[in-house]
Amino acid sequence: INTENYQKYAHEHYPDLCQPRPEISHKGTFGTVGVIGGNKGMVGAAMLASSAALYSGCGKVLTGLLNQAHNTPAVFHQYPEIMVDYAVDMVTHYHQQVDTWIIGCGMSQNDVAIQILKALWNSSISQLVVDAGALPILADYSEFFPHQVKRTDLVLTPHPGEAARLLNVSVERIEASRDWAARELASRYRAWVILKGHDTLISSARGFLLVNPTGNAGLATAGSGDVLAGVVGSLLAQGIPAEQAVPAAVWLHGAASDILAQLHIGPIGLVASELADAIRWLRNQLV
Ligand code: NPW
Ligand code: AMP
Ligand code: MG
Repeated sequence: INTENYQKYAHEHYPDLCQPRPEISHKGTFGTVGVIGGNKGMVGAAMLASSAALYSGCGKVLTGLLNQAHNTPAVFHQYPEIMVDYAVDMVTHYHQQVDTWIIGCGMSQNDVAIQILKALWNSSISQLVVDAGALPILADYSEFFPHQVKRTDLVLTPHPGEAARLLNVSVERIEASRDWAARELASRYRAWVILKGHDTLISSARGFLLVNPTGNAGLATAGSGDVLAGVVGSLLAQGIPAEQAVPAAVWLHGAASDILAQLHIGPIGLVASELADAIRWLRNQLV
């Protein structure tokens, strides 16, 4: 793999991503990510986001599962470094410790999920990434989610289906006017918006638009969006400013899939859990 072009691009666009780890540091230096999601049948989505967050370099991950059988989710045994608990207990006990919350990966719409999203949305946390199952809740209960909250960074990561739901239009309308959709969501929610799909678009709250140059159809696989949410949250928790962290996360995620395709681990049959490893490898090449 020739990493020269990746290095050049990253140093130019995302200098903070390319900094070496300071010698004088501890896990707190690299931020704590909280992941809320994983209803019954979708614990894997929360695991993918959580593991991707660690592999992208944050110091600690706490995962709050909505699945009631939260004590022994077999899928988490692979990652003993992740702290896992029932979502309500995680939010209640560890709220002060978390730098960046990611909510929605494998989340279904139910009372507990709505209450937790409401609590995080209306609290004074500095960074919140809203993905997947949390997005339809925003659409359906807009009265709970006032758009003027005191928060530094809010990131929404819809795929076209989720964007259609948020804007109450068809998926076809989203795909025919992706620039409009990304900008409209960003301005409505005063958020960073990642409108996913081929040629992922990133819009800042002020409507500054960027097309991500990396990625391929290997990413069209279950859970790849959950991995992306984990990377976004992780880079933000590490203190990389959102202007770099948000596009850099999309860029790393896409570049990882390009590298795996070059190694013939994809695009056909690439699986989401292979992405984090490649993201970690690439990020270390950038330093
Ligand atoms: P169609 O019919 O496919 O063309 P959903 P989801 C439409 C969790 N997961 N990209 C699409 O149209 C997630 O975290 C758990 C994508 C369809 O109507 C969520 O919580 C996994 N979709 C939950 O599952 C692994 C597009 O949108 C709808 C599109 C549901 O998430 C999988 C699909 O969206 C998954 O990540 C596009 N470019 N264009 C796990 N292992 O635990 C149109 N659509 O119903 O929200 O389904 O994305 O799978
Ligand atoms: P999700 O639908 O939430 O699992 O997210 C899918 C992820 O894969 C997003 O980051 C998309 O941008 C990416 N993706 C899906 N299909 C493609 C494609 N055909 N080309 C490039 N990226 C894709
Ligand atoms: Mg998704």
